[in-house]
Amino acid sequence: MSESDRIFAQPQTQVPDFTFNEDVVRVFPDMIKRSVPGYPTIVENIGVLGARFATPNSVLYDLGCSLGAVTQALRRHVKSDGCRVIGVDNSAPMIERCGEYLRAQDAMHQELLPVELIEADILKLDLKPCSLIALNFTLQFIAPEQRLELLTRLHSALLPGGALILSEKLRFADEQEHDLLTDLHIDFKRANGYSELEIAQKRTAIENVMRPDTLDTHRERLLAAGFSKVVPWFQCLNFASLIALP
Ligand code: GEK
Repeated sequence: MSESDRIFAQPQTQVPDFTFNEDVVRVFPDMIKRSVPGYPTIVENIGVLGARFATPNSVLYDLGCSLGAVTQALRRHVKSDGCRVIGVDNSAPMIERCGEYLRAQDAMHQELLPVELIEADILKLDLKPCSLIALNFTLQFIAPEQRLELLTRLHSALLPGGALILSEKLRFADEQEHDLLTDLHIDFKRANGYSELEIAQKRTAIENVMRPDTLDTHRERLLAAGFSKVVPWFQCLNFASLIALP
């Protein structure tokens, strides 16, 4: 069971940059659900989208898989013959705990898609031909200057008829829109029990590590990477998810 997130509850003299370490892994399911509006809906529906785009005997990637929420959703929904999921994350404690969660899923259900977990940097991954790639809140942690090259490689790996699902926190070019949605996101966190101190310290910890783009930047970059069509399918406050077709 996941513990509740109290990581930023006590005042810290200097707030270090956020990392996906053991402390974060322990509370991650609680943290992401209370911090990302729409997260459970996005995760479950990536499973549903996966069922549409997965082709028989193909690989489905969950890149930046954390504890494997998307991997588990794909296993619940994708019925195509011969598919397998590859989950990749560069945080060792995430991959370790993810394996435990998947073994628990295996113990409760029969005939789930096989999963391979890889501890690796997705920038250095040797990609296999695949019908689905999920980047569920992962690209925002990749250095901005490396994002186009990564997406170009992902596009090259995608089979015809497949799709990339890209979920991200957004920023907005219009200042009023940006400020309103930022305030509403803070209201969301307050409503989920985070204190002003927790919200402020988390913001300091994450600001050098997670760099959101605008929807226009995402769309233009995906097209530049070779994708033919970009379809937003979900937005809740400043969090969105897109389908990009090869
Ligand atoms: C979910 N998708 O629950 N290579 C591999 N993994 C990386 C890299 C990298 N270069 N950079 C960051 N990560 C998940 C949520 S969390 C999003 C994804 C969040 C990993 C990092 O270790 C972390 O596990 C994940 O990307 C981002 O649907 O916490 O806001």
